[in-house]
Amino acid sequence: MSLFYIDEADELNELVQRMSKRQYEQSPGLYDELPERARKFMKRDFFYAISYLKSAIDLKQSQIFVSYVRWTYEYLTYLMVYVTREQMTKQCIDFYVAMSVCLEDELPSEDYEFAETCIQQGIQEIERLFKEGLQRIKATENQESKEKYNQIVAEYIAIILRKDSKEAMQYFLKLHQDGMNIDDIYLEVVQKVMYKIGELWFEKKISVAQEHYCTALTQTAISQLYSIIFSTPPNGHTMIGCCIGGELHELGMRMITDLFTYVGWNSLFLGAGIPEDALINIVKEQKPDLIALSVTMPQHLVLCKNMIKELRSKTPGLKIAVGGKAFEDVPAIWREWNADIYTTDARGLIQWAQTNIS
Ligand code: B12
Repeated sequence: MSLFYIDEADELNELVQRMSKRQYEQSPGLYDELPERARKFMKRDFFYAISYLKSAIDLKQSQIFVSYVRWTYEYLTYLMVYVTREQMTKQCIDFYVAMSVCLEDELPSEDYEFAETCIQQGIQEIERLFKEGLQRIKATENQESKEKYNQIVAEYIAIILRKDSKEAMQYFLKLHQDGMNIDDIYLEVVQKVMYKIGELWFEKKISVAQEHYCTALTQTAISQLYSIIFSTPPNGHTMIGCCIGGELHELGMRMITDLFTYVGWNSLFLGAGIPEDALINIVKEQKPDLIALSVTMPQHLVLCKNMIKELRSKTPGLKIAVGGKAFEDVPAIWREWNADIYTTDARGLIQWAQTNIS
């Protein structure tokens, strides 16, 4: 049995230790050159990289790992400003070479072969980015948006960046009073604000604490709309929404359940960390027409796949939707998993539900 499949912290720790040691052996002098903080980060990154690689292997989707490699390389260009791009690129490639060497003895040969494909594709991606320059597609650019709301997004971001909690708290309610519909407030403003906050954090323009503050404040600010959201007469349908496993990104799913409530559904938002059997129990008890499962970090995709299998066998007839950022790299996988629908945003799911659930 390979260590890779045992979630024993000690053994994983030991594997990461070997990877770090290997990386320092490959680049003499690196250990002393790196600030203490960077050494810690590098070690933590081995843990992350292993978890992404594990998802890629389990789902046989190398794209999951390649995207992670690209994301990390781009992130490090903002973080490692004390080294040249050449040095940073070499360190990144050495990192994945060290991973590959240490995994050879850990994994069964078939898995190692796939891991090696993922790692080599990742290294090629780094080489390409080094040659061609960063080509980051920002989440805000990716989202089709109504230009007319850009000013509003910028205004709200300015409010939260100057930490004006009081004004932020009234902001969305005021937009509604001025005539903006709830869908647009959620999808054209709040969603875009959150994507922008993610970019600012990524580019080191705001701190982790600021990012947390902006998220918490925005979550509270949208709750000012609840008297409107809950004013729609019920249409007799029920849906349940939750995040998979240890997924902490809950706001997307919360927005989905709010918007379902607004069109008359009885929506139960369960947040993150719901155990599998507790979810099955509540589905049996409430008999919803639809369950929506959200995944942002690809590490939780396998759990999502297993959850669908479990729901299918224990609650036949239930409509199952999946979505969230993690599916961007594997947008067709939901069909293999026997889910009923995947959409890239809340609006798409509500339209589908209104047509397909009578
Ligand atoms: C806020 C935030 C957090 C908060 C979340 C708090 C909360 N209560 O939700 C906290 C601080 C906890 C957090 C932590 C982390 N985060 Co974060 N986070 C974000 C941020 C800035 C916004 C997320 C958000 O609220 N988006 C707004 C919602 C409305 O959008 P959405 O989630 O995409 O949902 C919509 C659609 O996807 C879809 N959808 C979603 N679910 C479903 C389900 C169904 C069924 C359907 C049909 C549709 C659907 O509909 C939704 C509404 O339209 C994003 C940036 C981004 N681009 O999203 C980073 C981001 C997701 N985080 C990121 C990272 C790296 C992390 C951390 C690893 C950071 C760290 N070093 O600690 C941790 C991991 C935590 C974990 N274990 O899960 C990265 C992920 C990169 C990657 N490799 O994939 C991002 C993209 C930031 C970035 N620019 O790089 N984060």
